[in-house]
Amino acid sequence: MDFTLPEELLIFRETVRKFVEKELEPISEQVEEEDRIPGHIVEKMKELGLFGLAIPQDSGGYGMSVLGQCVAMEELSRTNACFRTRIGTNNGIGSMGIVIAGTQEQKRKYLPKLASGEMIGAFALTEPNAGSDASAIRTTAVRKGDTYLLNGTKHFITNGDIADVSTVMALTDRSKGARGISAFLVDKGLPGFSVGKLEKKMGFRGSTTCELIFDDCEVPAANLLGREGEGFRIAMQVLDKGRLTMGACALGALEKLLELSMEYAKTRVTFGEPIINRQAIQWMLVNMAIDAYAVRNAVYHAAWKLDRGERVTKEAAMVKVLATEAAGRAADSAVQIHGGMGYMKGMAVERFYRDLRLLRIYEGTSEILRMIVAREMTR
Ligand code: COS
Repeated sequence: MDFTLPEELLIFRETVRKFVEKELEPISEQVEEEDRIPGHIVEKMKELGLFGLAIPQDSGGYGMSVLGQCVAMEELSRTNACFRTRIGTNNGIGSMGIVIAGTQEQKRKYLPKLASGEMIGAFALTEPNAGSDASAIRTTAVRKGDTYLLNGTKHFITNGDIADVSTVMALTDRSKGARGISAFLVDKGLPGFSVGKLEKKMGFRGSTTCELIFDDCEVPAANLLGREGEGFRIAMQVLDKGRLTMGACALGALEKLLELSMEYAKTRVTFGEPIINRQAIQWMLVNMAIDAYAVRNAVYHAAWKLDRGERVTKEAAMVKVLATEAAGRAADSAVQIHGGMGYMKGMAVERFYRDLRLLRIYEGTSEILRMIVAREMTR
């Protein structure tokens, strides 16, 4: 068994790390203050090809392995979470439905532009009454000639306000439950489609979350993704990969928190010596290192399985629980090690503490994911 990452991935990791250190990290607090990513930084992300890592080469992307995508997300997560969130939707939930179920025409129309970053994608499943219970959505799509008439409201949609195309799940047959859900590609600016409330969140500043409202919105029938009734299955497949890459995001943050805590513990002196000499501090650092080791191996292993074409519903759910809960513990320890400083605005650990809290909730709460693992184990 060889655990070495392929040479090209090591080089790629280095490139992304340099970009993070040189371009993103220096402005991470500015972005936090201003709650927006400067346009010239988005342009640099495009130049590096970061929007198209997951999109197949014949559709204008890099066609990178899932392992490679995890490495990218790991590196990008060492700084403010909004940066990888901007890139993440185009590489994941905002494009993957098209990659797995799109017609040639849909692929031609959207994927090259999503890959270059010219278009932004979003994924609209969640509704006020359907979060964890995703098949309880109420948005409807009624066929009317060559169009479907969409009615309903989606909420908590990442990048929804800036998206050029959103993958929207809606009921085409209310009587069939999950099997009555279909997926649609909805273009920005269609009559009857509007952006509602922009949420104010605990963290993730620089990344927007909003409502999408459909009021008799006529979507061309050609924009149905897959067949009628396949929407839920498509959404679940998209989420399987999303949960795995979310594990990689948690891993990058965890590793950064460990580094920041090590640096601080080496320089902070109390009672005449650096606090890293104290066993109480060492144990917190050691626990973070143990978690990072376990999480890294779990993320890479599940990515390897998905790259082999295996279904990873169980592994992705396990990885997300393992990684996001470990990152949450690490953020708590990092604040503790930094003492009063760790609670201050402007300190990276304070920002990580708030941002990482979301990871145990979105793309499947830890509770729902444990339920999925239980189902897979008892099949
Ligand atoms: N891959 C492929 N197909 C899947 C699947 C997966 N991972 N999970 C479920 N399906 C299929 C099932 O096989 C079933 O198909 P058939 O009816 O043809 O057999 C169908 O989808 C319905 O599945 P299920 O019966 O499991 O549906 P439930 O309503 O019980 O839903 C969970 C289950 C909890 C898995 C789902 O609601 C969920 O993931 N909730 C969390 C949603 C979420 O993560 N939201 C975050 C916001 S989106 S960023």
